[in-house]
Amino acid sequence: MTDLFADSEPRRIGLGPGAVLLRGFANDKAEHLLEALQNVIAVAPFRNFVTPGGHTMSVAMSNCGNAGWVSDRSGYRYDRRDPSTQVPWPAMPDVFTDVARRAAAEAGFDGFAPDACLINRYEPGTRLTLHQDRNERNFGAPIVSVSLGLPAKFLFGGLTRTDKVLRLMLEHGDVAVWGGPSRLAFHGVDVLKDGVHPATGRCRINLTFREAL
Ligand code: MD6
Ligand code: FE
Repeated sequence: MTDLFADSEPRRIGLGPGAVLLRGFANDKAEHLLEALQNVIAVAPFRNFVTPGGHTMSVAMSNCGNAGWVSDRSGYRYDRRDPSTQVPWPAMPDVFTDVARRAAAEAGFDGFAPDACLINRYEPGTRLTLHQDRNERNFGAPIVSVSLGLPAKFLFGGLTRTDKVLRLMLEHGDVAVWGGPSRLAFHGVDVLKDGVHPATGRCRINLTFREAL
């Protein structure tokens, strides 16, 4: 039997201690994820949050699950309700939860039970500057990050802002799992290049799953 992947890129790429990129892990569920996403966005549309510093973020965001990540002039936090409507965030679709927990287990984090999914929409020219994810209650749980649509250059640094930064492309269906000693690593997304993807059109969608509450 010939091995189709023998001469191709590895499917599993270590990013650091506790951080791994699972190439194509969500490929077979991508369409189903995007279909479920439409129902979430119909209730909680994408919007551009304002940072505590008063800048409007270029990446548009929404959430589903028991808690959603929000930002305004008073700070970053998790909130059970959508601040634009005061209605609870839509429930997390089963296919979201299923992909997230299977990816976490594949990376060595059994029993991942996300209560929050932050949904990021990148259009050409938008970016996410280097940051740490530190608004969650339990840093013992990993973060699972699913990439859909246009490819983006991901920046992955260390525990201080000035550490050397690894750069790698995240493609449609890729899943990064991120925990343990890397849980508080600085990371970001470089300016999105223009393009059109058959599954999403002219954008990239990223789903990040967390145990937030
Ligand atoms: C993105 N991701 O890929 C942004 N955070 O669009 C994140 O900010 C992120 O991918 C924590 C863990 C994994 C991530
Ligand atoms: Fe992040």
